[in-house]
Amino acid sequence: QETTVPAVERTLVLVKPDGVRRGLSGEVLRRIEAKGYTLAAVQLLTATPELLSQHYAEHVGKPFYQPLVDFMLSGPTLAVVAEGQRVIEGFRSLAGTTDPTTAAPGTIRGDLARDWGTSVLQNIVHGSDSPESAEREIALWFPSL
Ligand code: RTP
Ligand code: MG
Repeated sequence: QETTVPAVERTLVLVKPDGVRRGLSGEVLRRIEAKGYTLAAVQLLTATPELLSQHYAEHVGKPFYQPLVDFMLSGPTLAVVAEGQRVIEGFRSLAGTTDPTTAAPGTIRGDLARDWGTSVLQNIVHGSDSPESAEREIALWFPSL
């Protein structure tokens, strides 16, 4: 019987403006490292409409798009490249489901999200959802990588 080592991947994590504002950047990094992932790059920056229209290309035109962009422009974001075995799916598991009202306890959104129920979901973090998204998003947020 052959044993297979899970693929080492990279993912883009964002601590969104609500998370940075609430002082949760360190807590998110702590959970990433506690899980055994490595930080490959970290940068605090404020997004631009151009960057967001590319990052959220799949959501352009949806009813929540403009409120989402306004929220993402409301303060600095901590952009993180995390690396590890199956980190793309693994970080989404750490983050919990999109809607924090029902995200499982033990997850970032389930444990830490607050003030939901407005027109945009302020759910603290973003994590890439596939290897293709991860490479595309890392190139957008870290053009030098
Ligand atoms: P993310 O991209 O941030 O990791 O989250 P996700 O995959 O779980 O959610 P996605 O469907 O990609 O949506 C991106 C972000 O848009 C906001 N959103 N608001 N009001 C709404 O119905 C709604 N739906 C999505 C959230 O901030 C979500 O994370
Ligand atoms: Mg998404």
